[in-house]
Amino acid sequence: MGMAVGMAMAEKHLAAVFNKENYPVVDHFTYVLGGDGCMMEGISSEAFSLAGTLGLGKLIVLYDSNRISIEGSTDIAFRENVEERMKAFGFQTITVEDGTDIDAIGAAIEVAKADTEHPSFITIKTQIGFGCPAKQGKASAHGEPLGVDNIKAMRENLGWKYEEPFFVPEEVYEHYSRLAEEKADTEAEWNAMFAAYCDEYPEMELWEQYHTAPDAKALIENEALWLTKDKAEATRSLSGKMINILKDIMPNMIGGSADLAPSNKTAMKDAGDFSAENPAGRNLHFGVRELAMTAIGNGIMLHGGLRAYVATFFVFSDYVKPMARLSALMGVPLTFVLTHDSIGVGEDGPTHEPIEQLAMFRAMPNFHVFRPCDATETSAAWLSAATSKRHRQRLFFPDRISIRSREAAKDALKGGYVIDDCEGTPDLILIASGSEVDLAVKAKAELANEGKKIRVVSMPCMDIFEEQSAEYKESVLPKEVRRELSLRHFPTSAGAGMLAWTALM
Ligand SMILES: Cc1ncc(C[n+]2csc(CCOP(=O)(O)OP(=O)(O)O)c2C)c(N)n1
Repeated sequence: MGMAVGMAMAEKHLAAVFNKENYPVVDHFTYVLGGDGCMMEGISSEAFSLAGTLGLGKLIVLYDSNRISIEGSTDIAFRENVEERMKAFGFQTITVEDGTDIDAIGAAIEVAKADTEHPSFITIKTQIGFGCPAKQGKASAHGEPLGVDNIKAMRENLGWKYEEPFFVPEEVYEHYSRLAEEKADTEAEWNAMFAAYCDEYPEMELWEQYHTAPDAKALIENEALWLTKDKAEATRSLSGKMINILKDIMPNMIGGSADLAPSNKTAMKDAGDFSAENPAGRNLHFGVRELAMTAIGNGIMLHGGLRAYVATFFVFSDYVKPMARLSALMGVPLTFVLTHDSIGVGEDGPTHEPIEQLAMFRAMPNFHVFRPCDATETSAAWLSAATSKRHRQRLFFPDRISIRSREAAKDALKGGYVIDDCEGTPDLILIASGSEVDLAVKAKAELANEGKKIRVVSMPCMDIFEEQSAEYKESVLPKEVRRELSLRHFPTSAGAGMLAWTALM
């Protein structure tokens, strides 16, 4: 449900950017099928509330309403009037009484398409296990295999003459071949329209830019994108600067926050706010809906043509996580800007202090966690995210950072690098990320006074470091140095903020 809303938003935005009179080059409906479970899950309410607000008139939801879920009748846990709820969200609602009546479903879809101001919600009343005399309308049809006898009885009941399991009759293939031919004509018509559009509006070569991945090498070699700083500045502010530089280089960048843009520093200046009235706006306002926001981000990315980011406080990554997991599973390079990662965020108290979230996200496969410690590492984080084709990036922007401007920091793109070294073989290597890097550098200086040789390694992204060559990793963390410590603040019963040292070996 959430991803469909994202796809419909992407369509509406791209149509506003690209369509010209007589040239509706972006013009499609977004259909999504859901069951009772989808309507029970909170995410659909989050997403549909936003869809209604944004007037996503080309979103069409088909609700398979069989009133059965795993534990039995949905009456045991779900009695609200779903249609009234959808109306309240701003949807047009339509009901099909008999889910086997294909013509009635077709007619309902036409009614849905005719209203382009409101999204549409079609309730289609169905029976689970339709046609199986012993199981029709029963929860047992959901999860249990029908069994040989029931399948036989169902075939007879439905007049299905084929015995072979999973058999697809020839006439189905013929039907689909016919459809493919028809749709090939539609595609040829669109291609001709697009060619004429390009002739008439040459400036719309912008289309190419929207639909091609950014040139990673050119971005990384662009010195203007490597921020340096001679005074302390929170990395979330630096991230805001990166967003505002990148937005001009990547016109298809779109994104926003779950009502925390001023804190997350995610607003794109002069890029407009996406709304029902202004779908060309690039700043998305998700409201306080972190889970739907992330699903919508996935949907926008899956639609194609746009590069999305989403944002909230790091502690609310708990609300983001199930959909971030889907980004990881699907290989969608959505960017997450999760700020205020320090456990000492303070005034809001324990509800706002992230403790276990860092470990949770670092443990997630196919997900890059980037935790920059300064201006240059923030550039590296954003450049890595903006050019990522297969991974998702997660960005943290802590509250306190060091004052540093370093040449070697481009090595942050390697995930980990030596940020402060000693002469000769170190007695100990300190590994840190984000706001703890500064602390490690200070610890190194103190220990040097005691004659200890310490190397400090900044490790903004463990996942990317892990992908480096064995030689590079050895150069940063030589095997002959047997002592390595990683740093992370941990809360204690005596209060947050005590520094814990965790032995890696
Ligand atoms: C987020 C999530 N929670 C729980 C489940 C487990 N689950 C799978 S299907 C289902 C019931 C869904 O009921 P409904 O949408 O009515 O599907 P139908 O019974 O019509 O097939 C549940 C609870 C799941 N797959 N995903």
